[in-house]
Amino acid sequence: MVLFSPDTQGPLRHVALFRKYAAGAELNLSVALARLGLRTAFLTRLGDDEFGHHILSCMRAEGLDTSLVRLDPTRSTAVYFKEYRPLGDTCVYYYRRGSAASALGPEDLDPSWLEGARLVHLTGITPALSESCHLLCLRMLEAAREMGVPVSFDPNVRLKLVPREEVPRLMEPFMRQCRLLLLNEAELDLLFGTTDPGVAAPRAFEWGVEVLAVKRGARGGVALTGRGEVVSREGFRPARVVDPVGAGDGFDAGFVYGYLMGWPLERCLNLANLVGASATAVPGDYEGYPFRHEIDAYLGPPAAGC
Ligand code: KDG
Repeated sequence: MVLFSPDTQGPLRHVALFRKYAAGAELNLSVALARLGLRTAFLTRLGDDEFGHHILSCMRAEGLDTSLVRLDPTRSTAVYFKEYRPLGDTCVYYYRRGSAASALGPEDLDPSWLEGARLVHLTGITPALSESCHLLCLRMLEAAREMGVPVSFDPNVRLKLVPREEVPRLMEPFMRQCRLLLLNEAELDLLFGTTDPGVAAPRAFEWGVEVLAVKRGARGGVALTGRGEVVSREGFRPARVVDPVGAGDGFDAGFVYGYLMGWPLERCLNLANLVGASATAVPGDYEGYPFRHEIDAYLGPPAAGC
């Protein structure tokens, strides 16, 4: 989506100036992974309009593989607005119904694209956009299983897109087939009926999840594995917090990166917290994410063998 972020706080009806960014949970994660040095392809559709071309140039500038992006001349690129509320929370408004991305469908996936892929990442936002997007995500799950590619999944529950009572049914197939399940405490509560990761984890491990990572916002995160490991790490404190949107996607990217590098859980969580916290210092979703050469200064060099 294109994001318009207001220059001033308060109700949008009084805002005169906005800045334009590219954003969206899956794009954010892709950018964060590319900045960390992974080859990252993003499958989507954009409108063949000025906003679609803006997003495409941002993707190229960030070094993403855009070969799976299609431009649709018949539909618009989705837009969303942030609103910085006087008491400090951020509200979002979507203009995305019928967007180019919402018309994605199973025909947009060629399973051979997964040859050589090390991971497929899905979020619960895409299947919530339309029935055809839902079918595409299910097809992606099936293709990943057939090709032996592990899946990471973040439910990214958006109650503006899915009614609360429909969330568990929509998310379950993805939670049952992912190897890495990344979610925040509110989502844990909604999907597992508890905010205690230790209580939720056995159910996830029964489904085949290998690692459950729970995001605790400024308090950091905790990761649990089916091998009985439980590790929690405090969050990083950015010098100033402008807007938390994008932090969850940054956390996911940092964790996924560490997982793919075979890092111990402590280091995966440290990087997850670092990338997440970096998003909060800027008004765009992903502009603050760190680059690979910057992270050792915060985490220290990896131990031998990592
Ligand atoms: O995680 C960040 C996202 O919430 C933001 O970029 C907008 O993707 C978005 C969404 O659907 O809420």
